[in-house]
Amino acid sequence: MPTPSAPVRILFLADSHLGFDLPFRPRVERRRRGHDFQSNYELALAPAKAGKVDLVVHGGDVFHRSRVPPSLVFQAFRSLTEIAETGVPVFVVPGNHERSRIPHSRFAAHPNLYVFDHPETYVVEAQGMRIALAGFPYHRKSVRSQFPQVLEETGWRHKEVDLRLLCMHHCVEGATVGPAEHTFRHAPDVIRCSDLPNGFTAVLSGHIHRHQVLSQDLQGRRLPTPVLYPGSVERTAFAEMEEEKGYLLLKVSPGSRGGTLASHEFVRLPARPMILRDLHPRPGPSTAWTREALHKRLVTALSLEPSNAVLRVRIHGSVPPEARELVAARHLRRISPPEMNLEVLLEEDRATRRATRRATRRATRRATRRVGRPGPRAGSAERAGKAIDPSLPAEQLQMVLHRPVQ
Ligand SMILES: [Mn+2]
Repeated sequence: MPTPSAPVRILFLADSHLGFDLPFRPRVERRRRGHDFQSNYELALAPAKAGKVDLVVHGGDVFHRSRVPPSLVFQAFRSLTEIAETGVPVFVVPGNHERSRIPHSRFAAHPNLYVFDHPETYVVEAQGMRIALAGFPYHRKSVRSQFPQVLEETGWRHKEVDLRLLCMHHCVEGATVGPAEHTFRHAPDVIRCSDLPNGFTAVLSGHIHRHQVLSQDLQGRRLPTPVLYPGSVERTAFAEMEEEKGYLLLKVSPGSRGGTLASHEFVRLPARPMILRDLHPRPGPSTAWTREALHKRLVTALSLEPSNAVLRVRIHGSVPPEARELVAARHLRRISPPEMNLEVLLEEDRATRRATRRATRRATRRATRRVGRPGPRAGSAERAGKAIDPSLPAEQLQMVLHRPVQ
């Protein structure tokens, strides 16, 4: 029998991005990073399957995109349903990658499985306590101005409980991402710290791929409730290459003002080494590669890295036509270890494409000004980096290596 004083144990994961690099009908056989995501998703759920927690929360972006094959959804929810079947309630927040709704949600039908497909507060019992989980799906338009209202729509005030958690998929002021430590502040898709409610044990949120716990606002004042991000289960972009990946195990106890967070433990998940290398032609008057020099430097660069690396090689300087075949997928496949994910980018080509795009944008802006209609603006999270929206632009995908799964 659980004693009423025992803390409630919560497993909190987010941003599993299932379906990342996992095409339904692959045109070429190669090692897919998607299997790493699937395996970490299952590893993260293991403590729940072993009966070691009282609740499970997935903070959103279960899937990498909104259109995924039913089999992938079936597989993902089979694990969650198995947990729900043991009597452990499971909560899922639809994220921005799911376009705020879980695809093929028929696979999520279980009385112990709760999907926040609209603002709602669910009350469950664990360790002899009543726990309210308020939540809402990713709010696509100006969550900054609308958060107070959306929070009210969950109906959290009308439930008498011992503990209260808010589940969501959003940036909160002060969250940081990327190698340049970008801090989210005032954008329309960033929730104000001053709007965070009193009376909650904690805010459990997905969306920020770097694990962090916020306890202060931008001025250093204590938040009414801590905001916890477990981060993504695997690295979705090179902006995350230095980050550890994992999930959170929380213990919460009743107390005044909605209970207290007694402890939080970050549990690391395996992530393959992610490495970025730059190759420059030898110093000298010419900035062009010779075929021989490029071949040698590529082979050497690959031999220096762990064979299971997710490696991006950026080649600077110009690559003449006779050396182009060296960076073709077929050739790269021959010179790299079979378990490596290799991507080669030609920086000069990318710079040219960027310049072309800029010119096109300028022309479009001029035309737009003439008709007097403002163009749509990207959200700040999207502008700030790949840590938030990891879908690679098409030109970065073109040279991804193709090889059989090991
Ligand atoms: Mn995400």
